[in-house]
Amino acid sequence: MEFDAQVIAAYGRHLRLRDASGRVLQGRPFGRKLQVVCGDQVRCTADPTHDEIHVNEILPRRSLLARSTLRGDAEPVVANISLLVTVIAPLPRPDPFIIDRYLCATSSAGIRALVVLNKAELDIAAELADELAAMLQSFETAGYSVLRCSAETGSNLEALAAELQEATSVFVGQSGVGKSSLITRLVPASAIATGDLDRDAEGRHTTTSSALYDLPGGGAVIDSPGVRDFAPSISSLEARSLGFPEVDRLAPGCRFIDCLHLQEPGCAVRTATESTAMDARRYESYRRLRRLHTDLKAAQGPGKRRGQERA
Ligand SMILES: Nc1nc2c(ncn2[C@@H]2O[C@H](COP(=O)(O)OP(=O)(O)O)[C@@H](O)[C@H]2O)c(=O)[nH]1
Ligand SMILES: [Mg+2]
Ligand SMILES: [Zn+2]
Repeated sequence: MEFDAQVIAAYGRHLRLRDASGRVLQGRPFGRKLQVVCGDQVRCTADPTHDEIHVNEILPRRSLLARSTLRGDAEPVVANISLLVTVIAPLPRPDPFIIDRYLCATSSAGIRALVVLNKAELDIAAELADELAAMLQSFETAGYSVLRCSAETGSNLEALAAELQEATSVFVGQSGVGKSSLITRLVPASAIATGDLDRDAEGRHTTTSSALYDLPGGGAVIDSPGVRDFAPSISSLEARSLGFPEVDRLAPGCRFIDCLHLQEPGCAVRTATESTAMDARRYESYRRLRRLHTDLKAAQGPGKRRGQERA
């Protein structure tokens, strides 16, 4: 018998599903091509001879966060989210270029973005504090909201909860920044227990899992494992601005309509780095992503396409 369910945890091909009545079931995708991720709505069948559910179909996604593999193929990360929360902390030291790439991935996917500095209570060296302040300023100049909070002291968590209200969010960021700690603070303990994302069906600890938790005031939040790097899938990037909102705003001032904002004369984006309209670090990030985008497209050349079919 067919029924629909929501994927509330995914660790590789092991899935935790929740049906319409709220029952939690174990399942796996049926068919190797089905790339099911946390947040997906799926159509399933219960196999009467096994106590496992087959996921046969992914229902249309309202949004998708997708990364690019080194070969330039798109790989889904989480589905049906409306907000991406990039969590950073003074330690481990943030890499702003990775944050920029996450932010770019949201632009054309119709996903709102928020940057959260956690562990804001830490007493840090003046040099690092200045570096962080400049980094946060670069995101704000681009137009993103920034929130400083602490899972440790609870400071500013009401503001974070207000941002998450009614949204389906995903928390991304390096391992150790405090994503799980923040979620533990926002979600009632009872909801965490039923999710228990850190262990798979056999009770093993997993590091490659994402899990969804319902928020008390409505909405849900997806905890994700820390990643060292992230590149948005080629198809999820806008060809012109690569998802940099300030590039979108400035590009109409460029002399050439097809300006890539690199060496072209009369480029309004490059010129803006001399004022406050375009942060110089963000511009460097744009140049790097432009190079990566070109490389990934080349990796998708006709010779390499065939290997892709096997997946
Ligand atoms: N000082 C401080 N430590 C924190 C804070 N939030 C989390 N931590 C610590 O940072 C470490 C990593 O936290 P965790 O939530 O597992 O990070 P995740 O890998 O991003 O999920 C743990 O030792 C937490 O206790 C915070 O606001 N302040
Ligand atoms: Mg965690
Ligand atoms: Zn330009």
